[in-house]
Amino acid sequence: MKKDKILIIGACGQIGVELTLALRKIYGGANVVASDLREEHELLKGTGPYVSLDVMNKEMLHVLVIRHNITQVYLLAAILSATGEKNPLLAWHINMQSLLNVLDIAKEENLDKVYWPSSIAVFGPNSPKENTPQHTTIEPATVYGISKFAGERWCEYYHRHYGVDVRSLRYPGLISYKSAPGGGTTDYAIEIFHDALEHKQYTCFLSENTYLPMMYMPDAIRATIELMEADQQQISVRSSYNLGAMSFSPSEIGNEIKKHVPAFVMDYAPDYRQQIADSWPKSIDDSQARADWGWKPEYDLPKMVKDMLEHL
Ligand code: NAD
Ligand code: AKB
Repeated sequence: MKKDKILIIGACGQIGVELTLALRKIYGGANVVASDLREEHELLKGTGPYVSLDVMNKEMLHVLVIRHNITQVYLLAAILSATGEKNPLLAWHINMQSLLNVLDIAKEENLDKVYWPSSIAVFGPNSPKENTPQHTTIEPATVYGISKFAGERWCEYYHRHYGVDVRSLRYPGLISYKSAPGGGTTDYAIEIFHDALEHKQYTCFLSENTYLPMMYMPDAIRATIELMEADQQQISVRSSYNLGAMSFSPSEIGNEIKKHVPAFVMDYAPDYRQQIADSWPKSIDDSQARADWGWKPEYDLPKMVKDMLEHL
């Protein structure tokens, strides 16, 4: 039997740090190679091998996969929604070419599995807003969403035509305390904790009643690992699975934080990110993920807020 050897690309980002640590616990530090453009993250130091890698350099990526006998790749490098709108062509180029490089090497080297995350950003203004279904109108309005939607189609294509076992989740906005977020529209839901604790005040860049689907990082990490460990026969969606946990507005999370930090006050100064948020779903129907591989979230808003404040 081939030994699992994992490569994580974008390991120093918001998800990468926690996913790398979680996978190293399961597979052993030496069997999970972390890589990124940036310097190694403090929390990863001493926990396993680290390689400096630009995923856009396909040749270098290919050599790395062969040299380390890699069997699974987790591709997390991307430009997120808010940063993407500032430089749309760069976001398109990086988000698409990184995925095509990985899928093509997976095909050539017959890798066991590939993981690549999509996002609720695939949905657009014409998608149903409440309990947005797995299969529905998908007309993303941001370059980030367009790249995620195209990426989903490429994943399904590589699976159908070349048998690449690629798996994907449409993450909602992810909330975490270990590593900083990387330029998304949902980042307010992390900033708010830091400002509440440091200044007892937060000015939100989204308006008070903007509902968005959200998830606490421990749930997202568990979902990722559960999907990757599921039997092939359990996976009926080869584009990307809807994944849900909670949905709240800035004023709702503000009120929940106020229960723990009574002096906390909030105001609102919506900017260009409001338009992005307005084009996304308010809540997600993830019944396909629940039925196929048993997805069930553990954290709701009160439980997440309490845990965040305990750790920050
Ligand atoms: P992030 O921005 O925090 O991390 C991305 C990492 O990729 C960074 O460390 C960056 O240095 C690295 N990177 C960028 N370009 C690279 C390159 N050319 N070569 C190698 N590394 C490069 O992002 P994240 O929040 O951890 O997101 C990871 C993935 O999950 C992305 O595909 C993102 O679209 C998706 N996602 C994230 C969220 C969220 O709320 N965090 C929600 C939905 C989907
Ligand atoms: C973003 O806001 O860009 C991300 C996402 C939901 O994909 N957090």
